[in-house]
Amino acid sequence: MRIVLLYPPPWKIPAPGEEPDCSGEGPPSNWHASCSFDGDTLHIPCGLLSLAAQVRHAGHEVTVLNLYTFAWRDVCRIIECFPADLFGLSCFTSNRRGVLSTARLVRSTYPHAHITVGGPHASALPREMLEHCAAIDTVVIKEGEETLKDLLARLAAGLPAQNIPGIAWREAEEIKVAAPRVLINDLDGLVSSFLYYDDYIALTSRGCDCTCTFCAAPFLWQGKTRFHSAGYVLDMLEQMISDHGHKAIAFKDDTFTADRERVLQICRGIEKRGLNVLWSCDTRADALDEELLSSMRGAGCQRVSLGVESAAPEILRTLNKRISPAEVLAATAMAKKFGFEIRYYLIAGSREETAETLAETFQFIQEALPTQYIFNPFTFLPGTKEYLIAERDGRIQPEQFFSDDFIECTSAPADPALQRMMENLQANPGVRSGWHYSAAERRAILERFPDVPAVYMDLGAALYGEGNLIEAENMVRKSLAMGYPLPGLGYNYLACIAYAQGNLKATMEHLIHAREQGFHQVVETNLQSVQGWLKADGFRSSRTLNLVAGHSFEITCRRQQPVTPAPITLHDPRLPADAAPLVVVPVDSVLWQRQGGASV
Ligand code: B12
Repeated sequence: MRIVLLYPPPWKIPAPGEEPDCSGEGPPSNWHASCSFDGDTLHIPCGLLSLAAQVRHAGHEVTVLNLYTFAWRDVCRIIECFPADLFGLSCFTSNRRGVLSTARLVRSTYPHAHITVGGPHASALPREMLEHCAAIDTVVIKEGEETLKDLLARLAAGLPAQNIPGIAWREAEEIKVAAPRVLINDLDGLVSSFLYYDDYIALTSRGCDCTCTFCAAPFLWQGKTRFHSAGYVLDMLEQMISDHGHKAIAFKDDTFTADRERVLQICRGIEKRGLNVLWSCDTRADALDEELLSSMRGAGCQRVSLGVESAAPEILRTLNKRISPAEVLAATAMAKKFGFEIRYYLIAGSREETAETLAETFQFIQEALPTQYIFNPFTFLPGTKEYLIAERDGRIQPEQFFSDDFIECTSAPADPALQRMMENLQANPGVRSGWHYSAAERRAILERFPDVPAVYMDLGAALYGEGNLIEAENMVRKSLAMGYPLPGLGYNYLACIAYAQGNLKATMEHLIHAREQGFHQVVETNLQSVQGWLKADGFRSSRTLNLVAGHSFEITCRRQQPVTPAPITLHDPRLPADAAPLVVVPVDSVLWQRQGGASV
């Protein structure tokens, strides 16, 4: 069968210069053209890539399109060029409105195609999705691989798409929900999406054993974690590195270290297979210990991110986090012994938050000193315990997710002091820098890891920060000679060092060399600064050139379909496949202004 899997835009995005749609399907009322989408929302759902890989492997003809930032005018043209028997749309809370518009568009273009919708938002509100959108035929609830395969088999046999475990459907104007789908027992039985698709995010497990009230994972994955085996993960890593050229990878499992033995096996495997890659992972403060951290650092782990949420015990109780601030402090201190970047994920404004509890969290950051932290405003996500509590208390209704144009559903605090604090945080969203290692601390860490190139780069960076240019250069060169996976960042340091030493020729040579190693934001920024400086006659004027140095674990979002939205080449379906393309639909450049905003 011909299948098109789509990540629809969040709403009908107007093309540059076009008036926004005013029928209720356009941008949110508080949206303005200078806003842009952050790198996290525009990444295609990893599950959609998994679905695509499974059905492609089963012999179907599959196209996956990430339309998240495309102007609506272009979405219409693209849909016209991709006829299919089944369209599958992935629905998060953030793009729920665009999903409905896209389903209607597909229905009007292909009256006989089957339209199915899945994903975290649709899984929580399947009846409502069908009630509000006659264009949708079925909703796939929760894990989708097996359900989609059954659905395709049913459609191929010309049978009605009804009563398949894991779906909701419409039958004679009535909405029905079938029995739940049993979760896949052996995740290793799934074809890795990296066989067909390139991505920098890797998931090595599904679900979480915890029951945090703000998270939809307990609902989506039934409160338990299933893991891919270490061997499967290592093969997956090899595919990412060898087939797709990745040198920095983000493991985004809910709790990557939930099974410590498996992580130790993965780390040993990385070393044994000689996989030269930097990586990060997300986990909990109570799922770390020294042996584990030491292995992870030796195997290329550069950053550990912890779900901290709050430092106020009463808020942690409300959220059912089951981690104390003391445990976070201990985990942070432990991770610092091995030189990790330590990032905290924090929530501001959850139920029962007060100006005092939020101040307590601010104070805690000053004590615990993570290297980075991010505050997200509390949001109600359908499927979470918080959502159920708010619905029970009459503070929220499912209908709002269809009638209101918010991107994420937040609640304004009654206390003006808390409101002000929240506004200040929101005025400056994203990753915040915190504590830095000194050169002396980095030197002590190097003694533990004399064979790890990244540890030399860390020391070089600290020395550079402290103005010790000669030693900094030695360490950066040593790291490069040992095979540091992101040499462009090393050459960028050399450029900064050369400039600080007054050697402009070497500065330029290093920057050009840095650019040849692949795209890095710091290198691009520096090259632009040099150009601006030269234009302003920097040699003769007293203007100083400001160069930025840094090698903080960074993933560079490449602009490529379907991982991130990128230009799509359209072919006339009536002409042979090798005929010249009809047109290439670019991505509206305005919407890419802040594409570097990914926090992975
Ligand atoms: C990895 C991850 C990320 C990664 C990658 C996200 C991505 N695009 O896949 C990054 C870091 C980029 C990310 C970002 C964010 N995330 Co996130 N993330 C996760 C996490 C931990 C795992 C998701 C995952 O890949 N699971 C495994 C795959 C297999 O599952 P899946 O993608 O859901 O797909 C399966 C089914 O949903 C279904 N399915 C999905 N689409 C479709 C389509 C069709 C046609 C069919 C048939 C089936 C189907 O089948 C798939 C295969 O089984 C989950 C928590 C969790 N444990 O689920 C949160 C989660 C998905 N994230 C969430 C949120 C809120 C966010 C953010 C808004 C961050 C924030 N500020 O809080 C951003 C933006 C997300 C967005 N697009 O709007 C929520 C989403 C809830 C919602 N209702 O929208 C979750 C559930 C966590 C939570 N807080 O409850 N996230």
